Amino acid sequence: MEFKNLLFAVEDGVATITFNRPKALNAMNTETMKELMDAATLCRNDDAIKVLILTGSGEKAFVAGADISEMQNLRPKEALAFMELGNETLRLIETLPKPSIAAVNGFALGGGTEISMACDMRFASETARFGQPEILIGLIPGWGGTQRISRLIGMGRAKELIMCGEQVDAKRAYDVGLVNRIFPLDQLLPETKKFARKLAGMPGFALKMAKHSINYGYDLALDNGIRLEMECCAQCFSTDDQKEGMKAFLEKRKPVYTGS
Ligand code: DAK
Repeated sequence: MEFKNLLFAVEDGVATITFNRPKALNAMNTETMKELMDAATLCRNDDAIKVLILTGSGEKAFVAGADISEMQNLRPKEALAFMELGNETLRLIETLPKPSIAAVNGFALGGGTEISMACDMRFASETARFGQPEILIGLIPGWGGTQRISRLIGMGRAKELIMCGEQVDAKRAYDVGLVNRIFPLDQLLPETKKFARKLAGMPGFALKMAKHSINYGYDLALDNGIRLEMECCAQCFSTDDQKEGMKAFLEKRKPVYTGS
């Protein structure tokens, strides 16, 4: 599939979507968001794709936010349509039945932080910077930022970030739990791909169930969440991979997973 503002590649079961609008520091306009929706849909539907990586082209930005030049003259109804497109796309990524990793290679501001938070994990370069600076241009986050960031780092820190609009570096983002791992910039993508290949070799159905149980259990009362986990775990016993994993353990050999 060809895109104007994205690069798309698949290797060893790992799809990499690269935001590629370097003149605007990969800011997300409507066209790019629609392309992201198409690329994410392709990843959802292709069983040969086991893991998704999102990253930015160049050394400066992951995504420097929603495109301010496109947004400046929007009326509320048009703004709502832009928000709906973004939220539908990010929810699609968040609920993919396979893991996703944001490899954040520079500025991830506003919509950039929001896109990264729709992924299951965030790996960052030492040069990465996160933030929700919408308040500085008279807005609040519109692609789930107020919701996901408080779930990830707690309400107090979320309010500080969103109300002050300040950026945080990779180290601070790691310390508060926004980022999973930090690498030197030149190691970010190779290390993320290495990690993704490892995930791609794992029992796919169990990964899907783990993600489903965490995503949908999070907002449930504990007893209901535990019930959901039991149902997800029980379903794993219908797979060949579960049989193989346990057999291999008992035979003291490496399992060979087939994804069935
Ligand atoms: N939109 C459009 N262009 C952008 C951009 C952005 N978000 N960020 C950077 N650019 C463009 C700059 O205008 C500049 O273009 P030229 O002047 O060269 O044509 C080029 O990228 C290089 O940027 P700078 O010259 O500014 O580069 P610096 O190194 O000096 O600064 C920076 C880098 C990332 C600190 C700075 O560019 C910056 O502060 N950018 C804006 C960051 C920001 O505020 N991001 C949050 C955007 S608001 C909603 C939907 C979504 C959202 C909210 C509501 N609804 C529909 C209602 C989400 C909102 C956001 O994400």
